Amino acid sequence: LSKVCRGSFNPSVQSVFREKIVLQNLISIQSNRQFSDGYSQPKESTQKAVTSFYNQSAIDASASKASVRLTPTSILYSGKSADGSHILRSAQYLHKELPVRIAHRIAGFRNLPFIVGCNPTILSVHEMYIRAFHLISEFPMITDFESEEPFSRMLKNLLDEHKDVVTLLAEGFKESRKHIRDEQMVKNFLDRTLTSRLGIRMLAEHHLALHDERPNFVGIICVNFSPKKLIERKVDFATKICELKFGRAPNVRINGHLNTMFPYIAQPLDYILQEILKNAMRATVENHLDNVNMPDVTVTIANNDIDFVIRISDRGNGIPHNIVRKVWDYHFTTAGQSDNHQVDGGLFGNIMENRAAGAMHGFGFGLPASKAYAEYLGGTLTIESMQGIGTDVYLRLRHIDGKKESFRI
Ligand code: ADP
Ligand code: K
Ligand code: MG
Repeated sequence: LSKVCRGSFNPSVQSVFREKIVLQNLISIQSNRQFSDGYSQPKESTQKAVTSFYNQSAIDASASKASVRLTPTSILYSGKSADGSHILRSAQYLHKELPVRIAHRIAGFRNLPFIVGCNPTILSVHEMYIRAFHLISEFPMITDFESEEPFSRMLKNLLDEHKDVVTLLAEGFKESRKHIRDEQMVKNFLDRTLTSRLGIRMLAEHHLALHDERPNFVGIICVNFSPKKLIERKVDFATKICELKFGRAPNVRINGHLNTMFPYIAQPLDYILQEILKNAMRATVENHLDNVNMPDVTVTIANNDIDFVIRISDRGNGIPHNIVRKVWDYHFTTAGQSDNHQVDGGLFGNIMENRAAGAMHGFGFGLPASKAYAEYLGGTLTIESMQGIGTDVYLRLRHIDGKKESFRI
């Protein structure tokens, strides 16, 4: 293995080696795992996964197809029918579309440099994608509600099983990226994997949500979405995490177009806002450790015909010139650099912190992932830092019911 890693084998030998490692990994994963959905018995699925790695023609065939991406408007106005046929159409679309998207991602894993692709954490995610591919693509034709019901149940289980994928990828790349010189390769892979995952999850959640009649909702699209309400929820969430970490949190003021409402999808904004708010709060706390009163964080909402803008301003001293570009790199973080116990929580600080998405900071994923999501949604995420004073972060997103196309899911 070490010879292979040093590149003294030719690429085809490397790939055979990797398949072998994948195989061993699969067998140990599969035999240790209890499947929650009852769709496959461990033994059967070991055979399936093994065959798929040596004969992966189904995945290759799907990966060669183009994905069919929909605009939110077409989803919004595709029509609700009393007989529920819109739900069947949605299931049929997903049944066809998801294997194509998942196959593209599997191709992405297979193209990773050998040393990265062999990382056990990354391999386990790779294997989760293969399993999802087979479950969905081998699901029988959906013709009526009798077949739609188990299909939706399976989607729900897959959403659940894949919920920690971002954390797993963050951990896997953290371990293996020190062997890689090509920063852009890591960035491209993570941007594509994360945004594709966002799209897949939005589609699946939308389909599941079509089953519930919720006032003012069409699936996951809220027809009278209020930025202020979402910001308030996210402020509460970030405040709790900040208080847990530091024992205190700054106040947050919200101003601008407080009463504005329009159709939008909250899910992706949810992640972006919480990451930006956590960063603003952390900078404020860390730069006012000895002050009783911390300056407020201010969130401003601006709405117009074409887009809406959310600005998060803090007085946390700004981002130093020498790292202002690096903050957009995956894994770049200044967490853990301080020797002030008020900052890093003393002896137990790191042990106590939750490693899941709820953590205050430390993965270095907040900014790059948020930017990738914003751009996937046809928008932008930019930073203006006033070194010595504070930071303004601008999230700009297009309306989904505007005259111009906003984005495709
Ligand atoms: P993490 O929060 O895990 O460190 P992020 O990608 O969210 O990862 O941020 C990367 C780095 O950018 C932070 O560690 C911090 O040094 C810097 N940063 C982000 N937002 C701010 C801010 N509002 N003020 C000062 N520094 C910031
Ligand atoms: K970062
Ligand atoms: Mg952060």
